[in-house]
Amino acid sequence: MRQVLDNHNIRISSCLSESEERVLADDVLDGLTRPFKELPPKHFYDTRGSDLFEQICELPEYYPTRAEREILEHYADEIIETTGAGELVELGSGSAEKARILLGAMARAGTLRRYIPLDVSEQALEDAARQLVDEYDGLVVDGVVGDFERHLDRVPRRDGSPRIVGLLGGTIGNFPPGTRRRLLREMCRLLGPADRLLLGTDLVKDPAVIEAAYDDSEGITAEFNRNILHVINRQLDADFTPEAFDHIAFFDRRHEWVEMRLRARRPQTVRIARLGLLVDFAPGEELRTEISAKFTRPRLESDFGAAGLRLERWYTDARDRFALSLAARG
Ligand code: AVJ
Repeated sequence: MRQVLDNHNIRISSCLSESEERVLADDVLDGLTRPFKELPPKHFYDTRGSDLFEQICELPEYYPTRAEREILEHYADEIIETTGAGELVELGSGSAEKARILLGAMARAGTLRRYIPLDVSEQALEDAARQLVDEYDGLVVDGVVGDFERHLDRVPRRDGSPRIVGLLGGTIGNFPPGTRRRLLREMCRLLGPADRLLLGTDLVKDPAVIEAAYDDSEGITAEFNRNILHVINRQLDADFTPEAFDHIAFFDRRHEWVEMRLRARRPQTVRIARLGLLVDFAPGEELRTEISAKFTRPRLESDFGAAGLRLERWYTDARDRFALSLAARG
């Protein structure tokens, strides 16, 4: 691991290198040559994509962020009291907005020692770290620049006090069921007996409410969806015309997930120069860019069970739209 920052109370090391572009290249080669085209949603989040996502979080239709914040604000003190946590590990920490609520509760409880954010964006980590050490006296930030699908083993060891490992925002829903259980199992392995997983999950509800959240009236989500094509154009020297694709979002009742797709408006051939690849789209052909699973408590409990975890506390917002689960090993 490469040390990218080491000054008073802030350490940031990176697992990423120039070969990161290979990951996108491999995913694009694999995903766009399948019989049903598909790309993993993690590639949405370049600077523009992260900015669009932050705009989504402010949209009237996009309820998950607000619902989760409501739960955090309401139960943070209780979560810290029951866990006694002095450390927070956050996977996919972004701007650390949600972490701040938990860190505040840890400070009030007098347990706060360390925040360990893991994110692909070095800049986001550095900005968040600087703000937080200013805000919380004595707080140590031990950041890891990395991808939690590959770099969980780089998370620093616990320093003695119990820790919370958080995966918030409903991100677990972006993984298909098998991958989801594998990730939960890997997170379980990070937990000592006194540690807890804190998992944010969006809940099954009226499909119209879910679909509106993923197809807002301002078209921000549509732009976010098309951003993956901009990312491929820039990183892999491709010639997608993003406007030639329509944004689609629908709730799949059988799988209990919402899907986002991009539908080719007309037949087109896209050249991806870096891969030496030509990709044909038939008129109306769809490319799946994201699934976002919506959970019920029993289904989540069975996922936990399969991953070696046990649900200990279940917190929801007043309208039962979103849940935060506290889970322990075994
Ligand atoms: C990154 C999991 C919070 O699945 O709801 C928002 C991403 N996609 N609108 C989600 C997203 C479309 C989001 N999370």
